[in-house]
Amino acid sequence: MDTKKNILITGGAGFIGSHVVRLLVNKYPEYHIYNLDALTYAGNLYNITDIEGKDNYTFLQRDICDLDLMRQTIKDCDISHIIHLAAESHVDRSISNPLVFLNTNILGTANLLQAAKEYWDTTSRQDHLFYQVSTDEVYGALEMDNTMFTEDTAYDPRSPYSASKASADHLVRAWYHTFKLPVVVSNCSNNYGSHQFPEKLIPLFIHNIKNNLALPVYGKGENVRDWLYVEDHARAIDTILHRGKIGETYNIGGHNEWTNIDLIHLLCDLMDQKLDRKPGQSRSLISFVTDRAGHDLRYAIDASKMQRELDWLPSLQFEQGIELTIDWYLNNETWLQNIMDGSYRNYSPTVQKDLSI
Ligand code: NAD
Ligand code: TDX
Repeated sequence: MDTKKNILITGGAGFIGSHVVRLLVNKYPEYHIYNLDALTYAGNLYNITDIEGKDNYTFLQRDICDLDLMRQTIKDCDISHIIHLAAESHVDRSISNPLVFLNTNILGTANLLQAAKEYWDTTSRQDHLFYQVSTDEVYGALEMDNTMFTEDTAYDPRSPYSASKASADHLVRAWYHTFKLPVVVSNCSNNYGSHQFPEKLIPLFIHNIKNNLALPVYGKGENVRDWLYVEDHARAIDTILHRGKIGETYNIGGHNEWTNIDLIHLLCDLMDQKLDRKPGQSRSLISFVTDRAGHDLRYAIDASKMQRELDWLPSLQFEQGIELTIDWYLNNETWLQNIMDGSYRNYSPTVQKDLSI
């Protein structure tokens, strides 16, 4: 059997994708990792400067919405596995500008599925995999009780973002059932960690606390999210890539639920300590603002299948992870500054290894 994998990772210049790219490039020198990313506002090559120039790594600036380009890429790079993360990912943006979410998240995914099917139909290789990285938001919202999303929970998406991700997941399963495309899907809870675009709650609030800016808490801050350290998500993806069963769904989460306001208080208190501020000083920046439209009340993932069947567990306690995260943003001011002043959009890799096709 062919063991050399040519893996196409889409969205590898984004938050989670950059952690997945880094993990696989460093851990598997025998594989070739193609990082395909359109570099939208969320794509940032400063996220992956440390792997630039590695022999088993190629960056491709391409758009998954271009079907012919996806066909050509998969064929020319002889792609055997796809880990699909590229997406529009921010719920607030899906409320203010929903159509781009439908285009990228639904049509882009359909393009990749079709391009993979067409190429894989022509090869004799037996170990192909199309891995769809999805979210717990497709399951809808939970009440304030002890229920959790399992792999059998019916889809009930409620924002344009989650509806577009749910549509994409349905397409992935349609290509599996109809065309026998080998697929796997994972649905993960909220990630936190380094390199997250500072529109999302944790990096935005770290930035605002540091700069004495208001902290806009939606509604009363009572909504609950289940937080997982991004490197644990990347490890879960590696585990599923190698040991997941074709056609299966895996829920990934940290069993780590926080109301937004409790999490924000924790961030404020830790930042007070790190910045030598008076206790309570950062909390005074909290400002309750109009709630997000359709704001899902609570998410919570039952990740027991990942533990039972694939022996995966989160490695970090939240207290450790959040401290590492705060330290990373405080120690990497230039990374944040490049985003705030827009200069990250002009980054050009020192080693251009694009293929001419
Ligand atoms: P992100 O917004 O940080 O990164 C998305 C990446 O996709 C960017 O690099 C962007 O340039 C790229 N991209 C967007 N449109 C593209 C296109 N048309 N063609 C090629 N590339 C394109 O997102 P993230 O938070 O890293 O999320 C990655 C994936 O994981 C998404 O599919 C998201 O739905 C899923 N997910 C995210 C979380 C989370 O907490 N962030 C949780 C569960 C699942
Ligand atoms: O300014 C803010 N104020 C606020 O109260 C922001 C940006 C967020 N919030 C609240 C909304 C949510 O309840 O904080 C919570 C977290 O918000 P986000 O960071 O925007 O994440 P969320 O909407 O939960 O979605 C995230 O997790 C699941 C990712 O963005 C998705 O891509 C992923 O699928």
